[in-house]
Amino acid sequence: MDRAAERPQDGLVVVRHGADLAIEDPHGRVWHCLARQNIGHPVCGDRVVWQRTGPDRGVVTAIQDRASVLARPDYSGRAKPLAANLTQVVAVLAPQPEPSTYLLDQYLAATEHLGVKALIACNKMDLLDAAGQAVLTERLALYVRIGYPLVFLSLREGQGLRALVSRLSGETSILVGQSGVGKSSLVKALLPDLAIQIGRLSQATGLGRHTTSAATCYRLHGGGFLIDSPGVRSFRLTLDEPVELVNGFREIAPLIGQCRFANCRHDREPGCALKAAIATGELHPERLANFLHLAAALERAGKRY
Ligand SMILES: Nc1nc2c(ncn2[C@@H]2O[C@H](COP(=O)(O)OP(=O)(O)O)[C@@H](O)[C@H]2O)c(=O)[nH]1
Ligand SMILES: [Mg+2]
Ligand SMILES: [Zn+2]
Repeated sequence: MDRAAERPQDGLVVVRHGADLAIEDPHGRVWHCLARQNIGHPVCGDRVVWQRTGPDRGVVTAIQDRASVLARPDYSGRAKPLAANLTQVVAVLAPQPEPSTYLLDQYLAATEHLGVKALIACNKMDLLDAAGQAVLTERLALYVRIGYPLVFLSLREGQGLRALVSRLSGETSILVGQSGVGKSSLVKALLPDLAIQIGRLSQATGLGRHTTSAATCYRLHGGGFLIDSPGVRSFRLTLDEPVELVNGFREIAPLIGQCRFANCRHDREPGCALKAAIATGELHPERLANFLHLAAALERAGKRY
């Protein structure tokens, strides 16, 4: 092999299975790589430096700094990276199953903690008549007021997909949400060539059927990437520390510490900054209720905010 081919080059980890990596080069070609022992563990979405070692084969020599890491605790409770360089979490909801703002607020708080953008996508709008759509739109308007973009979709009627595709462009996104809201349907709509992309990966790497269960970084036609796997879609974004919770509610964070009493429960105490914000309409009562609910859960775990 000529020496030029062995020069270090940039690559993207498309999928990892055990020690096996599928690396996409800047030309879109996929290489089966292993990582050098001392560099840590590359995960899906990692930008790496690699070099060829043979036809279709290579070795990863460095992992570039990660802008964000999606991690889940392993059996011993240690955070185990699942995907890197995510830039956006898409929280999918629908009229059916009944939307839960408690769940949505947890997704949003965890997304703030990850330090990436959040987008709310409300699917299955075809299930509602005009009046029902107006009610749901009004219910979700509070999220728009605090700065979260919101798109309405009907995959069944092919509506709203363009707006979503443009929001995904230039980002590396994951879809999360309750079972039944249409995440699988959305992946199919966004990746009409899903089977082809998987086939291309398994052919290039010999990773075979594993590629469907492991977190995989798919290229979207409108630009950007979608990191997906059944595990990613059902990912439980959790908050472990009170400070994560406070910073997870963007309109509440600046108010914490502003109450008259340092130990304010934000309930009936005089001079409560949160209650004052509710009175002026800056804070929605449902958001405060969800925040206090999550704070109580942390407190039960022995963590006072
Ligand atoms: N009415 C309606 N049903 C939809 C729409 N999108 C998906 N569904 C249906 O909702 C159900 C759950 O969808 P699925 O993609 O499996 O949801 P997931 O559990 O979030 O992956 C399926 O029966 C879909 O056909 C939509 O826009 N409108
Ligand atoms: Mg599904
Ligand atoms: Zn207070």
